[in-house]
Amino acid sequence: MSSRPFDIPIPDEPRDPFPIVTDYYCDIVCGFGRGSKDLGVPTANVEMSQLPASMNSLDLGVYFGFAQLRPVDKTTSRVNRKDGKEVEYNYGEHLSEKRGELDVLPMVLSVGKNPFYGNDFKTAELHILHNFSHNFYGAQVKFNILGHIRPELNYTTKEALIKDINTDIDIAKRTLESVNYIKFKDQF
Ligand code: ADP
Ligand code: RBF
Ligand code: MG
Repeated sequence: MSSRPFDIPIPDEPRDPFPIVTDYYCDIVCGFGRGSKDLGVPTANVEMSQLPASMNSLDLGVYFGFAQLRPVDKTTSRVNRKDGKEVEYNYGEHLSEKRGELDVLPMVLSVGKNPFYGNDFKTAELHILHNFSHNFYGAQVKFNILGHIRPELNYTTKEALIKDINTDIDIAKRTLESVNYIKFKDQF
């Protein structure tokens, strides 16, 4: 599969089973660091086990909604990644209210096994549509899912994956600005 076969039409307002909300904050954990380095699209990974059952049972694919971050009151520490590399968790200490980083922000969510990278486990990863000046490993995030963009695909090239992720971002941004979706910012 080199690119998306078609775009699923997005309804004028969220349709069943959406909205789905995490009515608590989930911990942001590290993955393998490929999102930023390899694709230029960082994603905040959350543990599947912390998500509500209704999110766990979604089809693998790309979704969109709103997210809100919150720092955790802990001092910076080093955590061992699955592949043995050490990652620094700052628990969101650089998140800035002034820069709007604690606002409810639009996001695109990938729920999948990342076939392009041959993972054999499922992850949930949020790319928040904001340009952050620091990472925020160890911070927490609360979010809602308002719609579905496309199924997860197995790409033959990295360029095709990046192109589609950028199309997903455009669709999410445009939809979340529309009247019947922006209302759901108040769900927080
Ligand atoms: P990993 O595989 O460890 O998740 P990524 O390359 O996907 O690595 O980077 C993820 C981290 O980048 C997030 O946990 C977060 O701390 C940071 N980050 C910076 N900007 C963003 C953003 N716009 N959306 C999500 N995470 C971001
Ligand atoms: N990975 C895939 O293998 N197939 C996909 O269709 C796919 N779609 C994605 C869509 C978005 C919006 C994002 C943010 C990521 C997507 N990825 C996909 C996941 C990507 O492989 C993952 O973010 C990296 O592996 C870094 O964790
Ligand atoms: Mg990630």
